[in-house]
Amino acid sequence: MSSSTGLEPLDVTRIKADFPILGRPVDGHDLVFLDSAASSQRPTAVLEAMDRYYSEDHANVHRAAYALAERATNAMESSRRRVAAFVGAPSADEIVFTKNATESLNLVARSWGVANLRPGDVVVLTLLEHHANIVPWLQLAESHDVELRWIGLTPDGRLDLDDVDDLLRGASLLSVTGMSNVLGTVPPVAELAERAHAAGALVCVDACQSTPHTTTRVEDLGADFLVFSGHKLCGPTGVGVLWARSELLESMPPFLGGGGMILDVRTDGFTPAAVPHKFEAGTPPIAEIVGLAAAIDYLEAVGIDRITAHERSLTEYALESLPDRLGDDLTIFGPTDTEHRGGIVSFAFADIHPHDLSQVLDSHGVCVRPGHHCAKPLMRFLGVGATARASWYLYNDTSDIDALADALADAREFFAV
Ligand code: 7TS
Repeated sequence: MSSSTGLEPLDVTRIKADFPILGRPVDGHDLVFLDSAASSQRPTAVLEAMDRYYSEDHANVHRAAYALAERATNAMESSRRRVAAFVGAPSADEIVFTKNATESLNLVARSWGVANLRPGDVVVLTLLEHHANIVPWLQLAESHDVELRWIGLTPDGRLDLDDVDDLLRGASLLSVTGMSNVLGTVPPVAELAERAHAAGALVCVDACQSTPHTTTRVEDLGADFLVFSGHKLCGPTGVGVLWARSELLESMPPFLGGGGMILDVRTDGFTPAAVPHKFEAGTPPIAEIVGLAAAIDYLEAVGIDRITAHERSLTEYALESLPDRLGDDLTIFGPTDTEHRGGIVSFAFADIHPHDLSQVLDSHGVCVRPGHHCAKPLMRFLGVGATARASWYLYNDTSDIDALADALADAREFFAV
């Protein structure tokens, strides 16, 4: 595949070899992994970093006076600096480790939201959001009478920006995805953030689907909060990130209480630790945090811009070749150009239920995800209960999309009898 970006194209054969699981056949077929939007795979470098940590450096972190525990603490804190640099955060103290993006969003809602929002205050969301960026706000709407407003969509699944300023008027927060996990739509986050700030609202970016695939700079996005999960960017499960501007973190009350998040505890009260520790109650996922830094090292060594360009050319290839090959039986949801979308393609095919479809594809070794993708308001907008969704990453190439097309053609025959 040639690159029109001036960036050196990825050597996908070499990259695939970095991911042990991709070399394991499924029922005699090569594994065609097209479900990275749900969770990516991990390169050997990440597995080895975690193994090395457990084999050589593990002890519980903080408050320890022996060298091993100091090494563990240093490993965790150097990972925090690594994550801060990865998203362009001015200080590592602005990085809070959580268990996933869902917990990070709940932290924003339960800590910042409960402390700052009063009955009638407004949070603006979009119809593209994952339930993780909806339900915590619905819970606040129930418990604190917060009003939710929704930015709607154009028929091709982009945000309808026409009445955004009206929706933002008087709002306290805009919480918006960096990329739809269903349609791949990439909203104009920086523009939205500018408009939100002009209206006096803060901006939370759910970067779960965007950070793994595009360069993330919190300042360029205009974010006040940013969340993502480790497992979607070649890192381990069990670790997520919340970044927030330090003055916000300073002013927010702790979310979970327990060890590690206090300076002092008395019978009549407690004094929280400094940020970010006041948000990290209990033993943190230390090995996972170490693995996350190794994943970031791996992705940056490949080059995030090269990954973005590679995925864009794969998306172009899919948007052209799949309809060519499969004709009118295929309906692809979402924007039709790669300017407004990333490497996620949701589709309906030949009236076959997405669950049935994905089972037949699985018998060809092709992994796609069927269902509502935890985005039921978006499904209602699309007028469907479920879609089948294929998503790619740096270790996919056009042969994987061809394998998807072959398997879909077979599924059509299978269900036609
Ligand atoms: N936000 C977005 C945009 C997501 O795509 C997901 C997970 C989350 C938040 C929650 O991430 P978690 O790590 O806390 O679970 N999305 C998906 C998906 O599309 N299929 O499985 C998980």
